[in-house]
Amino acid sequence: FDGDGRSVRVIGAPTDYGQDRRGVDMGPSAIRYGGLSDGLAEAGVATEDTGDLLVPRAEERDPDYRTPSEGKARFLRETEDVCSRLASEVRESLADGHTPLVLGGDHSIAIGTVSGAAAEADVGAVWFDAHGDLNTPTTTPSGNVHGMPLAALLGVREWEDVDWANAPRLAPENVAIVGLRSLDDAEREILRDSPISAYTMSEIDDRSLADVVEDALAVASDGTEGYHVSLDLDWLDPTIAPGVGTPVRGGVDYREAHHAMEQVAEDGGMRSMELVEVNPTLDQHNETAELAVELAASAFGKRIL
Ligand code: 5AB
Ligand code: MN
Ligand code: MN
Ligand code: MN
Repeated sequence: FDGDGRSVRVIGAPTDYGQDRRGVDMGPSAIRYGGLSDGLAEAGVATEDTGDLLVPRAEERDPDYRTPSEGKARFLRETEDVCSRLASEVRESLADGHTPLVLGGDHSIAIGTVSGAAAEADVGAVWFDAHGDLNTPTTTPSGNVHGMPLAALLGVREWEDVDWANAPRLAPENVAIVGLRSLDDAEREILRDSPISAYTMSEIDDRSLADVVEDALAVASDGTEGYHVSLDLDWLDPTIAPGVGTPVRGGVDYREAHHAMEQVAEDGGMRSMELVEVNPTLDQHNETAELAVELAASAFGKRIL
């Protein structure tokens, strides 16, 4: 397989502002040490790595932030700063004809990745995650922004005073969440009367992941110029991906995950990708980072035969 002549630009976003288990800022290093450049070479794509965005250490910042609506969002200003720089990098990569592959960092960085992608084209998104990431500063049980990126990207209220309030958005009709097994009440509420396509693990058990992913890719492609793939490693079962901050039992297994990424490659509509939530301090022998590499290789077209 020749990777379709793609040229991938790797961008590291080493943040851990978005959640409270330190160490996820080492994700980009762990993923590179896990063999990223070899993996992408095996997929047949040309790769350039622009290194990591500069991210100030959390210790030097004040986490407390309250929105005008009295919502809570820890390190919101820091997250806003990283996301706006990341959005520019992603946009520029796309404009230069590269496919951005962003390495997190916690999932808050998706606000930057997707704003950048949506600035270049009308895109959908496939969100592979155990969680909905649909909280807002007033619904959040934790104050952690990694539980809010999808809400931010859909333009759900409450972000009136941040950069991304006016950023290009996702249309809910073109968003598919795959692998859900942990939702807060407010997120359930949002999903209930929203055109977002939400596929739970239970539906995956029922129908097979392959079947669900086929639908998800169609949702994200419908009337768009392609889609973003956001891969939160806690999508996978914690027995194969222990190095994440918010593991939830009952996730997808090794072969299922690979097959899903092979479907993405086959489909050809992916315009950008991110690998998030890898926390090497919680991992075993870097296996979660290595799995992230393998899945990216499959998504970019690595084939056995
Ligand atoms: B992840 C929780 N819903 O908002 C919250 O890992 C967990 O990016 C969010 O999917 C998990 O704090 C966010 C309880
Ligand atoms: Mn998650
Ligand atoms: Mn997530
Ligand atoms: Mn997590």
